[in-house]
Amino acid sequence: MTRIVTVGAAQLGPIARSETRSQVVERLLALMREAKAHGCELVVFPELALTTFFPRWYLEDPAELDAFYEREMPGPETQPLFDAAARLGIGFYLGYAELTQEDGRTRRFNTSITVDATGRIVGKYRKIHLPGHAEHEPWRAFQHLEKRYFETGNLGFNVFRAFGGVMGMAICNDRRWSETYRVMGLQGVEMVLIGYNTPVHNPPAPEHDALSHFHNELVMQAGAYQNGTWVVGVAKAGNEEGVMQIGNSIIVAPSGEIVAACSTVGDELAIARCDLDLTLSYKTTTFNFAKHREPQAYGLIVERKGAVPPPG
Ligand code: ING
Repeated sequence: MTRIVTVGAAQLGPIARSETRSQVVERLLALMREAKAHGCELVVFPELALTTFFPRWYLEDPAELDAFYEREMPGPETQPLFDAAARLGIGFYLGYAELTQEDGRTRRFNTSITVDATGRIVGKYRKIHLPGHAEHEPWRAFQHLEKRYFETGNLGFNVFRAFGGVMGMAICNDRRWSETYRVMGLQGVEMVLIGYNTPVHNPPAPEHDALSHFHNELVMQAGAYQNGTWVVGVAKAGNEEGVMQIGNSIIVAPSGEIVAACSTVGDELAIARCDLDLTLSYKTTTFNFAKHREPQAYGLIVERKGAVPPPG
């Protein structure tokens, strides 16, 4: 019996600074309804999907900054997403800025959750690879202050069972690091969900700008193939408060092939029927880690996390 999960990459166009959470949630609900109408069991939204990408600004007023974070999930403005998940019978991945009290202090993370088709949170992740810088750098056309506004994620890269398979999550810059996929690959991941907000222009390396789509696809195709997993990458795209962000949302098969892609920089759904058993074609042959991988020979101690054996 094949384990097919029909997945919707629910790309968002720009979110204006003035857009309220309720207005954004209406856009997310429209994409959820469209996805359900096309048979999706899961929709993947971008990183920081409830607000504009505020790390592009140097914000000095703490109240102004904190307004971009969620203090509870679900909260009153996001509860409709959870209600729709249960009503429609569709799960979702959502990226958002998390403000929480932990270890007796206020913590801020760039976070994602996965919610199942009953409206229950079944996975949580906090972004580990925070790009950019921590201090105001006026020379830049725009800031990228994730190192100022978020802490490094403290939940690791873990997998969880949902939608009939082994699922994992990452956020944006994580997708550029091979460790992201391999740590989950060592745990038997079958589908990695990734939201991103990626400016076309990278101030420290403008020579990379023309390659932004190529690099976006390269890292997710490589991560998928080298770990025998599906990868779903979803953008917040378009000209957002004067900064052009790539779209190029894609669904990548364990073969490394792109099987679905968005072609606009607006709210758009790209859909694929993902056969999780296709992962076995790679996990039991070329990338059979137990048989062919040689960690003891690498001169590097890589702890093998509690592996989830391939099904069957
Ligand atoms: N954004 C970008 C990303 O990793 C970036 C930062 C842009 C890094 C271009 C390198 C080149 O896709 C986030 N939010 O991580």
